[in-house]
Amino acid sequence: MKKTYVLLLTVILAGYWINLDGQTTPRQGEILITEIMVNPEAVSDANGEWFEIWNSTDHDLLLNGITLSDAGSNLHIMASAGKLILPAKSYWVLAKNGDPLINGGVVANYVYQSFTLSNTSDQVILTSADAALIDQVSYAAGWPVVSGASMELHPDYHSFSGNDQPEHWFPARVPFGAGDKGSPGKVNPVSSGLEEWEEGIRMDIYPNPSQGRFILEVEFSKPQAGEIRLINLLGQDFIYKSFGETTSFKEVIEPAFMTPGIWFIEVAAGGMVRIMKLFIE
Ligand SMILES: [Ca+2]
Ligand SMILES: [Ca+2]
Ligand SMILES: [Ca+2]
Repeated sequence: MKKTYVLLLTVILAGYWINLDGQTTPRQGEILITEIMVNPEAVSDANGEWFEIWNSTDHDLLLNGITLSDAGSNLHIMASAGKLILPAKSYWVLAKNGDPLINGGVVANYVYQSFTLSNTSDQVILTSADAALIDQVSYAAGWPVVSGASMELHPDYHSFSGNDQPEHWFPARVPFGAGDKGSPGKVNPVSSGLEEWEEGIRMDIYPNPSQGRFILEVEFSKPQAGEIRLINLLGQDFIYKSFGETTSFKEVIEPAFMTPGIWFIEVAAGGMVRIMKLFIE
């Protein structure tokens, strides 16, 4: 009986101490997967795969004991001699290789083993030490898996289920390190600049989905010159048209090379970029 009390007291004190320290173990949705480098190009997949997580809470989270797995046999349990603390509202990069000279220039917060990211379809599943699901992303055909660019989650969808849908992810457009595109450990730029871009560029495409012919409407807050680019899931980038200084235009677009699938329509002008996703049936 006495032993039970001592044990109980220890457990209570331990819990109190953890609270005092301000770190807790993550529950569902408290850590979110926000970016995934599935298919690096500047370095090999064996060295250059990584993914980014974000602490959505306003308190620090303890990552020791979290399991990283897929639906197959990949499995890694996060471990360290010290505490792995993901600070409140912060990003961490978990990478296959921790050396920026080898991994394409990624500064990793944690290095894992026994976990790879298939270039066609795979899962990133985070579970807590008591086997509760923290977050997962399952990507497959139709997701923006591009060679040499990570997939970045749009900030409007930083939630447990928000990152489950392919239309909430975009291929990264800004290079880092050795030249691949992505924003490891940083706010996703499709996102970070979004309000600014929306302020400077208003853009609409319709119909979407389209049969191959669609209308692009663009409006700028002040006169801008720039270009329209059409990008496919392979990262192939077609400059459709350059335009001179204007405050708005409406363009009917119907190029024969736009095969069915997902496309990204990009308008770049005056240092701003706005990207929208288009489905061609
Ligand atoms: Ca890969
Ligand atoms: Ca999820
Ligand atoms: Ca990022």
